[in-house]
Amino acid sequence: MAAQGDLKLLGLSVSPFVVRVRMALHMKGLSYEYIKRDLFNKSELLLKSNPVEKKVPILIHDGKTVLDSSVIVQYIDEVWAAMGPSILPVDPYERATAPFWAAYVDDKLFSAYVGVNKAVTEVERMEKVSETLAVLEQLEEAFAKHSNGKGFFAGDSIGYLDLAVGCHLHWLKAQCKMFGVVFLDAGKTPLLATWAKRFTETDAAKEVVPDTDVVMEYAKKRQAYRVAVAAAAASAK
Ligand SMILES: N[C@@H](CCC(=O)N[C@@H](CS)C(=O)NCC(=O)O)C(=O)O
Repeated sequence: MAAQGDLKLLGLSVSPFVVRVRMALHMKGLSYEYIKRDLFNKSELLLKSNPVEKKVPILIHDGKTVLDSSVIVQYIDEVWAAMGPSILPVDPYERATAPFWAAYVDDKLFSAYVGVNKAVTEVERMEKVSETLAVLEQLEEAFAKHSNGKGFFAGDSIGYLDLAVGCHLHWLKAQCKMFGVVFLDAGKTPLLATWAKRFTETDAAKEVVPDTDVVMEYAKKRQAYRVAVAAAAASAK
């Protein structure tokens, strides 16, 4: 069994991508030094570790840097394969398709719901809400196909795809409270709505997922920051 080694994680607690990695570390029973990144100021360590994208999460294992949440989860699963449950599916077909869906979620779901927060007009916001709902309908179909009638995408317990989708749930919930839109409607996406409840009740989610109020507060600060940057750019012209 691989030794635990020195593990550091640079993160931002509300980030879905950081939640994804922290849940994986929790599932494997790994302890790590959690270095929180400041809201809007990036530390030397962050800039040095991820000079290309300047994004978190960043995992540093015995001095080696691993970037991108999906890659980090895969790395954790492979290095500590003998610890805790397997996160990536063992079945070759499921192992090949789970990363496809994870990439789809990060590309389409993330940009759609972030757009809900960023929208300047109600029309724009409603477009982004529809886009988010359309992605969730696709995921309802994916869930029906991959869960094989069980409780999670991965079967009886959470796995790679559950982490990939579930790490975004706290943002959907926060936006539901902020804008009064229901993203996980038991009438429209019943499987996903039940799965989401199950996901939030897992030990790993309870340990890591931030409270909705904390997410809402961050979303408001982030939006105010965007508006201030845009105003400063406009007045400099
Ligand atoms: N594809 C990356 C995305 C990571 C990402 O977008 N992280 C955001 C936080 S949610 C970030 O650090 N953004 C840079 C910033 O906020 O300036 C991953 O999966 O790790």
